Amino acid sequence: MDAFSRVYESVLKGDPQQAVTAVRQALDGGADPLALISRGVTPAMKEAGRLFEQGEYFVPELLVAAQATKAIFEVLRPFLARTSARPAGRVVLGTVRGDMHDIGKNLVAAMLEGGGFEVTDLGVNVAPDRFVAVVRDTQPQVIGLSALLTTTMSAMGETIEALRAAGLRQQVKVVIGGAPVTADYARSIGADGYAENAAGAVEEVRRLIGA
Ligand code: B1M
Repeated sequence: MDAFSRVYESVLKGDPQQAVTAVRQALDGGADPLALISRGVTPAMKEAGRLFEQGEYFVPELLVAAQATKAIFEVLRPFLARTSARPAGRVVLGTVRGDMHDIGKNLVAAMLEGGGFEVTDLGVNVAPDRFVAVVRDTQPQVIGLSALLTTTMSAMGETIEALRAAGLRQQVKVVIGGAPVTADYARSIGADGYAENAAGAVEEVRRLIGA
């Protein structure tokens, strides 16, 4: 079994200890940290989602897979930091109201930090008013909204609307992403940017602030 398969298996089994060992061994063997995510972690989470849809996995299995993924990110975080250039900028990030999924958002946060951005991560289930308050208080150049559920995507538009109502829309760019989100959807709710994945989010933030 190669390094990517070992990482894949450990996430799918939801075994954080095995996941950390597999990742450390892979890094020692010279593996690219981003490839460990794209060829190990991401396909494993996709498969977990497929098994969930088919009724073979339930919420507990998804939770332990998520724990294994978090353990992997802890190991990879310093390596992700080394892979990017260092533009300056402040980004506030959060998973929108009603949505508890944070693995993708955490990956976006790690990649942005790696890109030299100062990231304020508001966590999950972040209400529009909370984004508004933090934008008002900390004046970031960009806010990033993540949603994984079709039912919570609408909270992205509500957050943009809340910024507009508070008179703050012109002073902050909004980037959105998450599995059900598309560029068309981003345009339809008046977001400034959209990214399909974490690396794309860093590029989009750079583009928007001209870094
Ligand atoms: Co949930 N879940 N889940 N889940 N879960 C999905 C999303 C689902 C597709 C599974 C399925 O049915 N196949 C489905 C949604 C269906 C839909 O909306 N149409 C679903 C469901 C239904 C649910 C519950 C309702 C289940 C239930 O309770 N009955 C429930 C909802 C809870 C809530 O949020 N209110 C629920 C709960 C959970 C867990 C808590 C058990 C767990 C989350 C744990 C955690 O995050 N800490 C979980 C998980 C793990 C998943 C799947 C299996 C994996 C998600 C993941 O982490 N992917 C997921 C199925 C799937 O996606 N295939 C599923 C890996 C991650 C790296 O990718 O998050 O897509 P992703 O992030 C990517 C990009 O999207 C992008 O970059 C990231 C890195 O490349 N990106 C951005 C993300 N945010 C971005 C922001 C950006 C830019 C890019 O700019 C700011």
